[in-house]
This record gives sequence, structure tokens and C-alpha cells, in this order.
Amino acid sequence: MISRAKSDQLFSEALKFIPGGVNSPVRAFRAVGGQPFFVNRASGARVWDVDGNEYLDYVGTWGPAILGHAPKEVVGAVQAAAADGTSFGIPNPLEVRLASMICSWVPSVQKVRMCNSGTEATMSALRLARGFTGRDKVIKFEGCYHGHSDSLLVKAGSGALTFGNPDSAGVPAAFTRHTIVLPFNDPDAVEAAFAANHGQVAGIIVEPVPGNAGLYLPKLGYLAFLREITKANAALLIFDEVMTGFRLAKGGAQERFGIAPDLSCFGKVIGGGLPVGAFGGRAEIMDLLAPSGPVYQAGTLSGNPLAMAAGIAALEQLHQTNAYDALEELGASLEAGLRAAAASAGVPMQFNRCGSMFCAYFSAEPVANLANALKSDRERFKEYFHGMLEAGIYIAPSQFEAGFLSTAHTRADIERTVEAASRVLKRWRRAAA
Ligand code: HOZ
Repeated sequence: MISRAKSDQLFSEALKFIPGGVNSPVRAFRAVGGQPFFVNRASGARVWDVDGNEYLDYVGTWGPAILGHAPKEVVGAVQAAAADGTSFGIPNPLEVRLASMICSWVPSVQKVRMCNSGTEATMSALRLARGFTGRDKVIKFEGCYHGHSDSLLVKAGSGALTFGNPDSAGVPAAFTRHTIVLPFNDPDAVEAAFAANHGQVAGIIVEPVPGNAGLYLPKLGYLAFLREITKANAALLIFDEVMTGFRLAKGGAQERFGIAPDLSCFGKVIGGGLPVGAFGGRAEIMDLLAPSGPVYQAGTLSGNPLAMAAGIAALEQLHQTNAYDALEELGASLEAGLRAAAASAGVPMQFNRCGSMFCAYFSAEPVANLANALKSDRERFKEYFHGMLEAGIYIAPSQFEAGFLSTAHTRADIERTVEAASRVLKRWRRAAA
């Protein structure tokens, strides 16, 4: 049994001063039982806790660590930028460089505005869509999580779903009156919503590959359908690529699936591990933002030089190392290994994967939307989580989160992961026999 005495001590202290002992709910182990461990060092695909235990990490700081933790190019860029000043509140050249990189990697984005988190990006993109169309209503999908702004915390995924508050307390009903929530992968529901709200829908916001209720993929043609129906109704298509952007391909999910949304939201990977968000799209829409236009959006630390330097270094590294092919290969071998392990243990498991994002559900049925995800065996997930943790492998402490691979993971790491999973799954089989 691994000792986590120092982590336990820190958690007791944290509970005195921090609500729930954590600064973001998903970090608590409430959905799986037990207490979180405290990390004081991370490098490559590994993190170390304050008791000196090492973990092979598939959370990757919830997505940003696509190059692994503390890649030297990113650390060096941040150190160099910090030496020149940590924040100016005045335009700096790094903002221009990162904006131009984003626009060239993601052709649907002609102009981009930096902010500080994915939540800010989606909240601002929604305001912009409403300002551009002059309409109030917005369609979102069950289980998709677009950050914690009021109007989007409806049937939301991630921690909101994990802890049973998909419709958060503290959000006045009036604030979500214009949010229409539909099941994902169901074109009829979208058609019906447009028919019932003719001329009132500003846009659809969607995670093109939803990664906040585990992970499920869009059915063939579904994203193209969303593109067409938004166009036909003069509404905007907003891709929330906070997780998928610069991860599923250089141009994100929109490149992978060949769809050009009107607006896109980013975060995670573009910050290289520092707090960054961004939203961008067609120039005629983006130019409605203040100071060019009437839609207000702002931020003291937006375009922060450290964050910009980290993001630039991360994107340059991804480009120079041909990272996406390597990530695809790693993902494919993890998928093959875990599927084989589940089959040989006789445990029903759905392994959903898109590039370097993945999720294992303990279910005999395919998972393509929130209703399917909710049918998976979460008790089994808890056992799986703790079995893997005891083997020194850290996956997200919730069934409703995606796993992330990085270029720092190796073939040997994948083999070790598959062996550990195989042991955990076979143990259940024996216990059930
Ligand atoms: N957006 C992240 C993945 N669901 C969670 C990060 C957080 O809420 O702390």
C-alpha cells in the first residue's frame, strides 16, 4: 500500500482554508472515494507527490501538457519572458506572434482575441454571437461543458456532472432561459429546436468531440449537419475546441473533421501550461469586439507575455516534432492494448478515442451521448481508478473526464499501462467467479 501521509496532512490543512480543499472541484476524489494527492514536481509523462510517489500521468493537467510536463523549450521561453517583465497591460509583440500562429494553423480563424481561460473564451464567444446576430437563444448539448459561466451551466459535463450539479445552484433561471439543451448526435432534435425557435437562435455551441462526459465521437456527418443547419438559419456555429484545439491536429477537431465553424474557442494547449484562453473566427464577426465594435470584452492579464511565450514555444515544438503522428500511434496502441485486456478478462468495456484523447467506459453498449455514458458502471470505474493508482498510474478521478496522451509518453509506458489494466480487470473477473 502506497503511503500518502504528507498529502493527507496537506489535505486536512487545505480543508480549513480552501472550500472542499481544492481550487477546482474535479481535483477532489469525491467521485471515486479517497483523498487527492498533492504534487510538487512534474516532468515528461510523470508527476511526483509530496510523499515521493511517482505516477505515470494520463491527466496531463487536464489537457494542456501535450508535450508532457515542463518541456525544456517551454520552460526556457517562460524564464526568458519573465526576466523581461511578467505583465505589462500594454500590447506586447508576443501577442501578435501567437495570434498569427493561431490564424495560420486554424484557417477558419481570421482574427483572435486572447483571454485567460476556456471559460472566458466560451462566455465571450457567446456574447459575440448574440451581438452579431441580434438574437438571444443558444443551443448547447447535454454533457458538453463550456466552462462555468452562468448561461452555459445547464446539463453541463465535467465536475458539474461528476458532482451531481449539472444545473448549478446560484444561476438564476432567467439567465438560462435562452439556453436550449439537446442530446448530442441527434439531428432530429436540432431540426426541431430550430423549427420551434425560428429566427431566434444566435448559434450552436458544441465540443466537436465531447470530452467532458468521458469522451464520445460525433457520428459520421453530424458536424457537417450542424454546419449546414446553422448556415441555413443564419445562426453561428461555435466550436469549443478548448480541449481539442491544437491537440487532435494542428488545426484541431475542425481540421480533423473538415468543418469550418464561424467561431472557435481555445485554451489548454495554446497556453503551454500557463493560464490562457482565446476565441476567434471570421473577421467580420471578430471586429464587433470592443474597441472596434460594441461587444465588450476585456482582461488585465489577457495576452500576458509569459503565457504568450509558453504558448508560442509549445506550438513551435508541436510543429517541429511532427507530434500529431506520434500521438496518433501512441493512442492506437493504448486502444488496442486496453481493448485486448478487457476482452481477455471478459469485462465489457467501451474504449472511445480520438487521437490522443480517450475514455474507457465499463458498459456493454456503445457510448455516443450523455444518456449512454450515464449507463456505464461507475462502481467499476472507481475500482479501476484505484487499481491503476495503486499501480502508479494516474487517470482522471471521474468517469466523466477524458484521458490525455502526450509526446512524452513512450511505448514502454503504454505497455506498463496495459499490463496494469489487465491485472485490475482480471482481478474483478476472479472476484466475480
Ligand atoms: N475543463 C477541465 C476538464 N473537464 C476541467 C478543469 C477543471 O475544471 O479544473
